[in-house]
Amino acid sequence: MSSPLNIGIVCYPSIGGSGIVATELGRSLSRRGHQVCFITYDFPRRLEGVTEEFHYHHVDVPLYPLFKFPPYTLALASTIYHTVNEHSLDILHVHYAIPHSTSAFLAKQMLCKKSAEKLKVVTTLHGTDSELVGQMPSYKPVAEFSIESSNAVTAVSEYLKRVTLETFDIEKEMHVIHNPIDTEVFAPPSNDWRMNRNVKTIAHISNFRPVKRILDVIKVFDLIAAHIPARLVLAGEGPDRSAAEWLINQLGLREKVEFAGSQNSVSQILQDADLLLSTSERESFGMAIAEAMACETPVVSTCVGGVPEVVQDGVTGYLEPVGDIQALAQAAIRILSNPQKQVEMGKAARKLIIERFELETITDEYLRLYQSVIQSEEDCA
Ligand code: GMT
Repeated sequence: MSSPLNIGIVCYPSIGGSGIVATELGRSLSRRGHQVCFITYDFPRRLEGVTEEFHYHHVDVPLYPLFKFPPYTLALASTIYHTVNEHSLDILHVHYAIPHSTSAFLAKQMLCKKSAEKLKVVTTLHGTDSELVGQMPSYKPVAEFSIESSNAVTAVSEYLKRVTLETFDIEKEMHVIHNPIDTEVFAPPSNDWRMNRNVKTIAHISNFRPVKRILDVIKVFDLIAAHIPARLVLAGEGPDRSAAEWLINQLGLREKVEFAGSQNSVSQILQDADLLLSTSERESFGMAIAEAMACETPVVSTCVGGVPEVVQDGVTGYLEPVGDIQALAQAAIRILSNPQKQVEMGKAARKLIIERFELETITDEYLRLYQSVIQSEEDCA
């Protein structure tokens, strides 16, 4: 290994996709002997109970009666500034542009003026930061500026790179580094008894935001359950949960649906599932999809965003149009009523994940990028 680096990671500490990517990458870097400092407003959920060593820098956002809105961006910039001075970070990797890359830019300017330390910043775009929130007029100019001001920018899929370059005026080269999957944690169960049971288990994992179209999950499940004995496990929490519960009751599915709540680790749910169902109208990558595939669990998903870069239609699962309840249900029934197909698709799915998204391979890609950024000239303009 080349000499260990001091790496700062800024992320949302929640168990959403970008937080998962940031924490899994941080763990992998720490296992390789690099010093990793997480800078967040809360201890990252996926770091709870892990054995790797980290520094954790809490972003304290003091309230003051004059502030209607807590100025998190400023508090984060100051925390980055202090962390760089304390640990001499070689690189700061910010996950999710808004507002993280803006805080990083501010910290970089402060360090240029007030410290011997210099800061190199890598921004990773995860999807909603450039596609959705970043397009809002209140955020667009600053998001565009902050992304462009990073030393390097990555997108989690070719799709996301394309839409970001189409919708933002950015000249900086954008690297595509797909998301990492820990295929030791996300692996088929040692005693895979999924084929030996009569009731099929369908899993859905999301933050229940409107973009996930959770009601479509329930409507699709309703059609599946009319054909084959099946149960649905819904993991996650979010704004559309009440609507989901209402529809489940309306359709008389209460006995067949389990709400598993918000989980730090979803590997067991995925190992126990015969199929993962995703009905999103947007998805720049689809972490739950890739994690399911690593567990040899085939996927039926809407064909959106970066999902076709993860799911090979007809080989590792099926991709159908957004909102096409019939097509999604028929695809699921095709897999669940044919055990041989389910096994073949599951095995092909894990093979694909190992080939393209293995944690160690993706960590190497990020480290190569960090090294090239560290070696580049930094001016204080
Ligand atoms: O899916 C979400 O709403 C959460 C969001 C996030 O930033 O945590 O997920 C985005 O980033 C993930 C990690 O790169 C991707 O796997 C998800 O596809 C992406 N979500 C969307 O594009 C809607």
